[in-house]
Amino acid sequence: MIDIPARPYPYPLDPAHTALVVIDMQRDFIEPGGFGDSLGNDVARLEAIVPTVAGLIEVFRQQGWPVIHTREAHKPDLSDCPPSKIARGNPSLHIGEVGAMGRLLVAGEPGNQIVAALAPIEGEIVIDKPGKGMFWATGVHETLQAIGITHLVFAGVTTEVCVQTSMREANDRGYECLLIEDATESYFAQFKAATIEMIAAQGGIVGWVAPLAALQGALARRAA
Ligand code: C5J
Repeated sequence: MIDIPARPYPYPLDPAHTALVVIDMQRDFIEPGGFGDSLGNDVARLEAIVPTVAGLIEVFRQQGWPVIHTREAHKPDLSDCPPSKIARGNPSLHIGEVGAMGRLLVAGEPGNQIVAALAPIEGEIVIDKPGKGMFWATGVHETLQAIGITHLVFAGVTTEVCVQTSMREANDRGYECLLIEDATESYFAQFKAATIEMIAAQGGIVGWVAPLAALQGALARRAA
């Protein structure tokens, strides 16, 4: 085990059984003209963490540890998108309607792709998820079990929606979860802060939180 300085206490990272999960770093949430923008959000807040997420992915690639990318994506016929989800948010455009980067949140459209700076490389797992949580209707639990993963390190957007939902789903399934706090972001600063607090509260009721530097420092000390 590698102890990562974290809250509420050091995170015991198991190097043989840890994967990184990068949640929904898609153009639809991060670039102007996408789904997040259509809801009236300031997407620049999310774009700002791209270099930190890239640094985190690089750590995992250098270690040879698995990297999993998720995309919030619906089938072109929207058969996997409940009407209640389409109706939500009072947006200027709804899921499935055509925006500046193609149909919003629809698989295969330009806006549904992961931003170029974080593009998956060969061998990395890409999960299309119709819900906010990564385990709903994706089969990812079976994929993770097949490769022996017990520990998940989380990054991505948005902190209080798809990241937190996925962490809670993972916690319920027995994974030991660490959120890299400067590699996640929300359209709302107060929601990010509150989510980080509620994850680590009560002795880490959902998991641990730490900055990227804490992970990098622990790995550097191990290598020295
Ligand atoms: C949202 C997400 N916010 N990836 N999706 O609708 O958090």
